Amino acid sequence: MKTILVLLLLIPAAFAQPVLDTSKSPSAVLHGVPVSAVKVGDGFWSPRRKATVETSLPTLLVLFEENGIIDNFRRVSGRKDVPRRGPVYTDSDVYKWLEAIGFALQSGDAPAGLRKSAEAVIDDIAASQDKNGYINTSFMGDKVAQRHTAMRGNHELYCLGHLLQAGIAWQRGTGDRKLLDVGVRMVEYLIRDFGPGKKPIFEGHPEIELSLIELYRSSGDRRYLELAKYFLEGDPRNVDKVRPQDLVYLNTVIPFTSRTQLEGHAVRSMYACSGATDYYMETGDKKYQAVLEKLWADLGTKMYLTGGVGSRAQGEAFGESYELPNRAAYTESCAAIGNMFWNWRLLQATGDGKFMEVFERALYNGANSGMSLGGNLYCYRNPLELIGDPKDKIRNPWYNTTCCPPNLQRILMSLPGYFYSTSKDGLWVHLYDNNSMKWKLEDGTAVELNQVTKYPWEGRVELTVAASGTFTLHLRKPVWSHNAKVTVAGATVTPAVEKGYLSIRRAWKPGDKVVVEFDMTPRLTASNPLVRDNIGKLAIERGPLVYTMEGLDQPAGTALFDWRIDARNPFRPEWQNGMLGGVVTLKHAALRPSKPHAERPLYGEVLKTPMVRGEIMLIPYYAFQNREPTAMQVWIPYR
Ligand code: FUB
Ligand code: ZN
Repeated sequence: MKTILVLLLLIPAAFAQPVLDTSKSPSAVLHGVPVSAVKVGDGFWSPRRKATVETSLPTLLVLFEENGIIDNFRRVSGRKDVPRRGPVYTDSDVYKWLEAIGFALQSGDAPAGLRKSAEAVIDDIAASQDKNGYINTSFMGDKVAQRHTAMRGNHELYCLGHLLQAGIAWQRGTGDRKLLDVGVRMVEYLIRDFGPGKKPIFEGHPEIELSLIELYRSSGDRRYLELAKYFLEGDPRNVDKVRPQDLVYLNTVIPFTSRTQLEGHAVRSMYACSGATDYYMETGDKKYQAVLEKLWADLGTKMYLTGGVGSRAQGEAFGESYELPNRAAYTESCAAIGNMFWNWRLLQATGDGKFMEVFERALYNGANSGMSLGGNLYCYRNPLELIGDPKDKIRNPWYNTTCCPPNLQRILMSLPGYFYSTSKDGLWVHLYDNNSMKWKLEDGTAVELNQVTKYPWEGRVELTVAASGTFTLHLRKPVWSHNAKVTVAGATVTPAVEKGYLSIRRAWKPGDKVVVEFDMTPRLTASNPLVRDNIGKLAIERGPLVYTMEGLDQPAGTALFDWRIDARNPFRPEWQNGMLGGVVTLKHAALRPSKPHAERPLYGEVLKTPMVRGEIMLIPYYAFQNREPTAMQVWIPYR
């Protein structure tokens, strides 16, 4: 035990900070465990993280270079004489990419070559900063006059938010403040000229508040929290500057606490909710708490089964309650990630597992689907149905608006930081996968925990604790697991389930083993009939995974949309080692009309159609469209 303590003391403070450092947040019940304290072993997430480090991060840099995105910085610093390229927000994509590498460095997963490339990019960024602290490649050089002129769309503060988050992650991964200092200089520039009693300003895309609050947490400088408050409250002097519909779309300008439902641009909305939750954790402001609770209840009518949000393409926006079309689903990868950010914050604020349910749903499904298994193709949209048109290119290496790829990278590289939390009474386990964790309880007791599991393919998780002392181990019990069998040191126990966690309090001895068995029986999931697209259909889930049918896997010569599941029969789960990187597929009895739908008229009298029996196969949703283009459906007609 002493050795662990000594090792912990040897970790420099910069590396020992979690994704969100809520250790001093007065209204946070839970406190994060650093990315550096968790080593993810071979399991479900390791291939995704490996694909990110080995393919996604290096190839995205090549694409940034090919598309002139790094040159935008070199142009401003005079290192290159080229025109500016790409939409106004491209700087933010580079920052998110750097943030992901910062996290990879925290967990010791970034190879030296990647670090070197990132350092060169940081150097290009730093060289482009104005003497007065301003930085944004869209409004520098010959474009200085346009600064802060079109706040609705210019993304200057959005980019700054991403710069600060990248700077913080980089500093926590390397101890080097160079990138963070660039961001802080721009914040100081803002504080000098803008805010109450100075010039009014607003953010056209929420993001800066999250980063300012983390900057406040890491520096203790209250001015950053005050500036975040200024953006969250909105400056009344700005209200006349935007069209009424933009007050909804932007999720900014007017006070956050005036919001009554999730609406407008989905990513903006999720980031605003995340920033507001951060603000609540720092201040305990009850107005924020009440609004956040109301908005979260609204999420329950606007979220896809995959954890994706933002169903409308127009305005990349939330629809009405229950407006959740499958084929037209917009469900941007960034919106699912924003949903995770928000729910993680709500979890830290409350210790209530209902938030981790949403986090896990989005993580395994609507966000995980966003990056291909190879790590080089990305979904911007993550629909729940496709007709299999080869022109419908859902996975692409590059988007002119390339917000999603680096967002996926940063979530995958920071993932170890979402496995655990601590609270006054002990340790919380939120996610299950092979990993080992070395950290300390809040009374300073050193603790190690080792997880061995095949989750989410199997429901058994073995957790070996190395700690001496009395504390509570809170193990998340997902709601989908109807029961959870638990043994502690070989003896069966029935721990109380409090807010979604099995709480086991005892005097722990090094080597104590807890074994939990979750129920992985495949589930038939129904939808509220107010979701009109899902009437007469069921979805299939197993553990945290949503399943889908792809045309390719169905009996030869049959059309995907002819099949309906014969719901009275059991599933046949099968581990398929060589398929889609290794997945459990589900086979199930199904029926189809003897005459395919495509050969029948558009309308006709209701007739009994002879049905043919067969067996359909389902794969996990996150792996959809990783082979040739094919039709796909999550919600399946049933009998
Ligand atoms: O506006 C910046 C990003 O581009 C948004 O977050 C995404 O929704 C996309 O519109
Ligand atoms: Zn995006």
